[in-house]
Amino acid sequence: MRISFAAAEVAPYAKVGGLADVVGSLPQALAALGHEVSVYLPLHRSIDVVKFAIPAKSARTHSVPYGAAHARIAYPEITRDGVRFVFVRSFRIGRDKVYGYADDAKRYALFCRAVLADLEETKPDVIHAHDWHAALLVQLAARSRKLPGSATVFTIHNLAYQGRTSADVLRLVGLPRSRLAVEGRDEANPMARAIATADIVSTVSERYAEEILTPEFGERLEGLLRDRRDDLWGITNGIDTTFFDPSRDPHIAAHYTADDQSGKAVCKAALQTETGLTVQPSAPVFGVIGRLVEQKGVDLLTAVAPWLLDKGGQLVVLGAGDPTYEQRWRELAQKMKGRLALTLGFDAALAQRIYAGSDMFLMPSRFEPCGLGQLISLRYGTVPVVRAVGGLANTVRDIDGDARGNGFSFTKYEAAGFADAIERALHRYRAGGQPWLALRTRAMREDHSWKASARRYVEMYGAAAKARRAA
Ligand code: NHF
Repeated sequence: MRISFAAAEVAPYAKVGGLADVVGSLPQALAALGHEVSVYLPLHRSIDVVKFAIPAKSARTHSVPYGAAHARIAYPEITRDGVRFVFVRSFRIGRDKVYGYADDAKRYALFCRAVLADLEETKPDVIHAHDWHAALLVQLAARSRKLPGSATVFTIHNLAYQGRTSADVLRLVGLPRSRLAVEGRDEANPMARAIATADIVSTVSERYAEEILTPEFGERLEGLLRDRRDDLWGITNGIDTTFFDPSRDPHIAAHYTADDQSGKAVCKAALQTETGLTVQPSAPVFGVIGRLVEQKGVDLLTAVAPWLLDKGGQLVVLGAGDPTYEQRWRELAQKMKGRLALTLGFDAALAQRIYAGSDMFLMPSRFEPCGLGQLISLRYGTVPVVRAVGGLANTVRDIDGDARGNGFSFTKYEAAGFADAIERALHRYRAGGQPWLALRTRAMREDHSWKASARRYVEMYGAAAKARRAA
């Protein structure tokens, strides 16, 4: 099949969150199965065109209608690992950062219109748009007379961000103003429009696909999603297991494998040294990597941290987010020197050293479409302690309820439940010996590569093509 992806962020070119990891690694897995994949992303100004050898000139340009004017778009591209990456270039789209500007809605609407112009020439079998930034492409493609044979797939990575904006944006890219029931007067909701019009809608875990049909997780789109229930797929993300590999990771102090885990202790001591923790081999080190926001359970983490440190645990936290929480964590780190190491911001290499050097990994999310941190920590033999929600529920099995378990989990969104899961993890960690080693080994041996999920995507594309033919 010929498949074209569109997304705002794609690793390694531009990355803010997990979306970039997925769109940066699933295409290669599809290409390995024999499919022809291209990936469209905006040429953000932060993308290092020299490092990635992105040509300054592009073979093709399009003049795209944009409101009363026309926008000139160029499409420089490179091929890597059998996948074509097409960088959509326009001064109206590219900014230093991926998101965070007053005109994000317009920039991404133009991005969608620009991708459409190129796809109308290449006519792929499947157009696969990700999250709200690429959502209007779905409706544009569905209405294009030049693309009758292209099936559309829309993947929700996070339903909380829908791109709601003024309906003016629709006129800019030539879409009708006719409203969906969930849209307010003069409002456009790109994500809702994609959900309503895609041949197939998917999300990034089986559990999240069920959760979003309920008011608790549906972000007010649960009704619309229930209408599309028969066309809604949940496919759990994989990770790039070549990149995330403790036997060859260039950023960590020592390499190790499931068969010989001795290097992990070296990584732990190096992490303690690097982050200013007391170097103590027996102290349980807990890693936290992610945005310090409510979605990720930062309130539970904040509530439980002093207790955890009191119990002799050490905490390494890497992330940025809500300024109020950042401040509280700064204060706590001041008070708890040697026991709590805080890095506000993001540093991919440090993240890998935390995955490798920690004993356990905390993810008490309020909701979690899939979650990648728990998959990476499993791969590095770092035992996850998570809330059983969304993709975390699909990928972490509590060892206290399942002899073949790979971690610890709790259900109710409460500090007490989280503390109980940590307490059980601490207990097993301190008992140590063969059972703990066996738990870690099992975690490391699990296969969270894209292999299985990529096949499910291919199945889903088949369903989308069938739906399109029927339509
Ligand atoms: O894994 C990539 C990621 C998910 O749970 C994550 C999220 C955003 O919130 O699919 O997207």
